[in-house]
Amino acid sequence: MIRLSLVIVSVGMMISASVSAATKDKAAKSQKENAPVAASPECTVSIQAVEGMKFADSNGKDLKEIKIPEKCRTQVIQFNLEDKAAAPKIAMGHNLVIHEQAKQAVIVADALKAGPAAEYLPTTKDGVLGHTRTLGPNEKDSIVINAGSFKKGTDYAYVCTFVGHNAVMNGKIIFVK
Ligand SMILES: [Cu+2]
Repeated sequence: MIRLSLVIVSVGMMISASVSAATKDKAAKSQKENAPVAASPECTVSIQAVEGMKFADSNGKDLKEIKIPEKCRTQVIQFNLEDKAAAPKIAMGHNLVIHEQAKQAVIVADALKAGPAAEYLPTTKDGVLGHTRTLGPNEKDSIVINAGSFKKGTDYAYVCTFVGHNAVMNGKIIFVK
């Protein structure tokens, strides 16, 4: 009788072990499916916010426009922003908002209205493809934009919507052959 109950217990343990393994597998799989697809290096844009309220490329050079290979339209595009300036976030935070150029004024006004409590980030989704958090010194954030989001025939731009920055911290996104 003791032996029989041992067998039952061990069979029970085997069943519960295999059920829990299956559950773990399922969880791991769905986590993998939900994770953003990493962009290829050529479809990854790295930008810095630097002293003097400016965007710069990864070499620290003034950034007036962002050029992206045309083929990236059909791939995931990633934008990385790093704040290299020294001023504290409350006085001079920086963010990166990727958007339809025609809607820039509306998006900037929306961010201004959201105010310091929202760290001057837009609340509207209209025309906004994605944005980083507002960063302070040495902080980083990334935006991953799905394949096919940048439509042909629409102009796109980038801007920092922190109060007073949009007039100088902006530029066009250009797709190049
Ligand atoms: Cu800024």
